[in-house]
Amino acid sequence: MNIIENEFKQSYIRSLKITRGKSLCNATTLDKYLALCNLIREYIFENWVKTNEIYEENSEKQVYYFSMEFLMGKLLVSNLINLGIKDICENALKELNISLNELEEFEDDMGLGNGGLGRLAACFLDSMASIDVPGHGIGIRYNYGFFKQKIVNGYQIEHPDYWLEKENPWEVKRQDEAIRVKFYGNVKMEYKDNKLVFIHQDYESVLAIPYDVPIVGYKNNKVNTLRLWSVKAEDEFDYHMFSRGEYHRAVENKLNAEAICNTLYPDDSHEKGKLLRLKQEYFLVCAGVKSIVNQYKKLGKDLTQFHKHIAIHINDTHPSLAIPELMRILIDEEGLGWDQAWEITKNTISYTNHTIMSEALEKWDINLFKKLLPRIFMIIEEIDRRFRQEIKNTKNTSIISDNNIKMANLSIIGSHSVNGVAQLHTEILKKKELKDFYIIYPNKFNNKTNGIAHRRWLLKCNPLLADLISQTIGTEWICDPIRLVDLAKFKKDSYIKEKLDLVKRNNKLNLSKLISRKNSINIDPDSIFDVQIKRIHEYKRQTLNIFNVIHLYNTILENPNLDIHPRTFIFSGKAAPGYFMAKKIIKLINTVADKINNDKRVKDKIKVVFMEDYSVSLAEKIIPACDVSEQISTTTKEASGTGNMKFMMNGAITIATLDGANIEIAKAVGEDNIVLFGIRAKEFYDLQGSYNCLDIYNNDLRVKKVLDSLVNGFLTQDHLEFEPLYSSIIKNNDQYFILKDFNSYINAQNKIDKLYKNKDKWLEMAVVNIAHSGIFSSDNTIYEYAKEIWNVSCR
Ligand code: 26V
Repeated sequence: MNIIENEFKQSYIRSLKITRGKSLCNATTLDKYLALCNLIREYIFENWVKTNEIYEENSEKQVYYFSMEFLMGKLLVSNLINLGIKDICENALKELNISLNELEEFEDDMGLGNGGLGRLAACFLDSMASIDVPGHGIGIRYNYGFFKQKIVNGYQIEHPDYWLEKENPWEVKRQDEAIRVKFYGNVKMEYKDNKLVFIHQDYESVLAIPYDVPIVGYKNNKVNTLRLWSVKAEDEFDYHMFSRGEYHRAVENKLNAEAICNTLYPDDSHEKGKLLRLKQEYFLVCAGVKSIVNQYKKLGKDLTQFHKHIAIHINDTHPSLAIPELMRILIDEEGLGWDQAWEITKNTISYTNHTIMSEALEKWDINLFKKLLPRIFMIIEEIDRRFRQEIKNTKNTSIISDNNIKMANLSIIGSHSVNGVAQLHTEILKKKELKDFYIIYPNKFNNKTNGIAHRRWLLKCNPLLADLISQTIGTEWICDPIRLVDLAKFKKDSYIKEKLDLVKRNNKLNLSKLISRKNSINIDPDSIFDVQIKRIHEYKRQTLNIFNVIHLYNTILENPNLDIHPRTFIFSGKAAPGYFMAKKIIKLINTVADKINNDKRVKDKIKVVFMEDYSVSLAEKIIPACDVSEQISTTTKEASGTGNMKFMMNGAITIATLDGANIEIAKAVGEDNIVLFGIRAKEFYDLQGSYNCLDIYNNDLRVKKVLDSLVNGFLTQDHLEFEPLYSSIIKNNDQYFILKDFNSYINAQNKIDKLYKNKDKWLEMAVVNIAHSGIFSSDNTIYEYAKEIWNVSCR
């Protein structure tokens, strides 16, 4: 052990003593974990203070990324890596007989997000801090994160995720920066000094309390901030009510008030227009914008120059009330005129669209909205009125119509930039979904293809591969991910490929052990690991995947000597608790798994595993062990996808439809290094109206056999269990084109089998995939946002 490690060891023992009041011999895992976090905080806070000083001194423009979700995962090891002290820490702890790995496992995931949108926000925070962008997250500190999933008899059962049970060492509560958030009441208008003023009265208010989480940049001494807001009921408010004799309401309101931050909404596929959700959205925006304005004014800057110093980005429409809220502050509180406030607001705000699925688009009933947020409603009405005055035909573009407020329309009108998250997605926005807006504002629209934090999704989660890469091409790729391309030179190098094979084999062995522990299923680490992990959704087509598995099973039963490389189909993902069809899909996968895994006739040629409780940290274990990455959404439906990028970066071969960022991945690696199948976007649109799925059902015997097995007792005694899946496909004329793409998918899977049999060629493809994954680092994405949207400095 060297001097630095010894010093760390001494500091750690000191931390145990002064922060936990324990010595090593009686320290529990909780003590050991918290003592380590507390020690690391010292390193982080030093740079946190310095970073904020620099931002103030240089008067640097700041970016605030508003998001209802930040799916951060675990922070301990990623903080150690970014500080550059992971090895020191690991070795020092080893001396004390403490395993860093064990402490990492002990940490709870910060699961404050549903999926892609929330994880993207987390990756962006990592990249902003690492490439010197002064950018911060603004979110909600939910008491309960995304639910925990248990699988019982093949069904999903939800359990609450109380992630705050042990104290959270990564946050600092700042009670003294609380903000008052006002709901309900009415707006009185009166003239004061010849000026119309708006007074919000008889409101019910709550306090928003910020908790700051430091976001550590990679070895650059920068520490940005993720500010998460929690709620506290206001005591005075209760007294008013009590004195009016409304006892019952007073208590009820206190409970209601504190419910605002209780839970993350776990349905990212069906918008429901729930009042509590609207409260959450305004709460985030009101507290977030006000604290930015407060900080800005404290520095003595001129409000008319706000947009030159501040950029506010809204992650989907969920924080879009930032637009009327900023207008309200500038007009009602700061006394600016409408036109000036509007210019500042538009120039401050930029918006990302993440989905074209119409059922997920946010809209609010005006009566519900008006009651909860009377002043904000007036401002939205005025924005809409002026828009209608300016634009002739506003049939699809007005903000208010059919008694609803359309949040996407508000976001587009009230911002200076609208971006999609992959090239195809942006084209669909411009040419189809938002074409009327594109005609009005052609210059607002732009593409920013998503990216992933390559330090978490390669350096952290796959240390063996990261080491192999660094030994081969040096370590520049860690700060400059495009340099991964240097690896391409080694695609024919048998030494490197052999090493890569060993790394993958090792990762697969580790995952096999985990699966054996968790699922009590023994899988062959030399089988092909074929993986689909993501939210369960009809458009993502886990159904197509499992239909292929059933088909393979049928084929093996017909031909027990079928010559295929053994394959393990691994699934993981959560269904929204109220999404009936998605829950049926989970049950189907588990039923097929039970049937196949226990059928001796299959002779272990195929196995099916559903890993429960998908999370960021589970993904970190599965992705490094994957051979085949399933990215098989119905074309046009997956805005981008980001899992696809994580897999290629870890040397998996992708089987993909031409959808979202898959198209860009195919371009990057070349069509020889990815397996594409299925209809393309043009055909998808052309087929609308002319497609008849019964033609396929009646003519392709394989399809008929698979579909019939859902309802004829082949899979389960209960003929009714999967009837809804069966009839939804038939009744809705196969709206996700599962039957349409079936044949093409089977062929693609056969191609995968052939390719894998040529191990040398397979490894070459893997090298090419890793080499070209650098462009999908969120470092690059953030460069583009910084330059083209936010106009802020970066490295
Ligand atoms: C919608 C709703 C509706 C109301 C209640 C809660 C809630 C939460 C989230 C959403 C939006 C989901 C949209 C989304 O996650 N889109 C995904 O964004 C990823 C990052 O851009 C992208 O890679 C995925 O393709 C896209 O599906």
